[in-house]
Amino acid sequence: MSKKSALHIAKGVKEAPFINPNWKGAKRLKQDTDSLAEAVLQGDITALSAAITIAESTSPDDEIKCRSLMNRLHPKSGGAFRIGISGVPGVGKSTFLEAYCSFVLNNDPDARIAVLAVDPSSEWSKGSILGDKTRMESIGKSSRVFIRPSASGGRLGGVARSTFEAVTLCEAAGFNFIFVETVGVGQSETVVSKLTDCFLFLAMPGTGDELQGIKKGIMEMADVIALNKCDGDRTNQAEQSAIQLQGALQLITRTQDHWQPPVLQISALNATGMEEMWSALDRFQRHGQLNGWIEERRREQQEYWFKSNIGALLFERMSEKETWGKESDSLLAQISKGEVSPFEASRRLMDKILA
Ligand SMILES: Nc1nc2c(ncn2[C@@H]2O[C@H](COP(=O)(O)OP(=O)(O)OP(=O)(O)O)[C@@H](O)[C@H]2O)c(=O)[nH]1
Ligand SMILES: [Mg+2]
Repeated sequence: MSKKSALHIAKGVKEAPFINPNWKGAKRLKQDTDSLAEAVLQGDITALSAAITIAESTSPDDEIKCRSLMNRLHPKSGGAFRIGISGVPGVGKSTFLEAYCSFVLNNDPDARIAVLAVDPSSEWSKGSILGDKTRMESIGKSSRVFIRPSASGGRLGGVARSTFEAVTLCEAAGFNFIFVETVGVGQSETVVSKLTDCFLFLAMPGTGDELQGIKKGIMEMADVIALNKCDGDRTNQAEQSAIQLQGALQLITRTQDHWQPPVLQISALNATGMEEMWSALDRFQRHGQLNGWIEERRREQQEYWFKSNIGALLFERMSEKETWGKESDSLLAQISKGEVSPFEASRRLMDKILA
């Protein structure tokens, strides 16, 4: 079967359920993905890496493999506490992860930690995140830690989808803590809050981060806030900043979960405040589970990805139609002449193609 027709099936057209069993490659593909899935379930790190590479790949064959893998492993996912970490570049996210993960490894013998990175800005450049592995050297050596610094956004749905699938795969492999570090600027906070149970925002004392954060609406999303680099000369400033932040946070009412986000003072460099972080995250998780917010948040996230992926798939299917090129070129020309608004033009195109 050609790549083209294999993809055709992957898109789930007539040959339902999903891989045409008559295709001569079907048996082999099933065997390959079944054995890879089995290895992932055994916690095999090499298999996990290979599975994530497939999830990030843009090749039509890998798209089929990915669907097969995800169908098999999705029911085995959901077991981890997923924590998203955001903050301006240089605030200390990677240094924090190094310090905090060491703390967790030392204090919880059952902890298995996966660290993933998400960079929505690379969706456009198709670039990959430069490895943070060197910065996370000490935890990277542990067999209980899996670090995946790169993500590529070439595929439909982009980086967020690859990361969503990477989370699923890590959970299937038995990781019970998943940290998603945001890299790059732009929509990363919003994306990460749609992928995780708990949103941890790192800020620096006395830099105006706290007020900037409020402006951007990040404070509304943050479940735990930590002022990092509370060491050396910044120690005095930290107290002041923490008070200001607490005050600002009191103006935000979270009716959905009645959670008051704590403001912690930490130093990732000196590994101070890690115990307080542990208890804050633990408290959040317990409350979230007890009151059903985490379950509710995950349900809303699934609904969000379902809807947003339908949008992306619809666009892809529509743009495959023969009429697409001609019609969209003509509408684009009208838009550039100011004859029609982009919104009206998109409606007209959709009506024409879906008619
Ligand atoms: N003094 C002090 N320096 C810190 C602390 N945490 C991190 N740094 C330093 O701040 C710099 C940036 O730290 P990173 O951990 O790379 O920051 P990041 O947020 O991961 O940066 P990006 O990945 O580029 O967004 C490094 O030079 C760290 O050594 C801290 O608690 N105190
Ligand atoms: Mg970093």
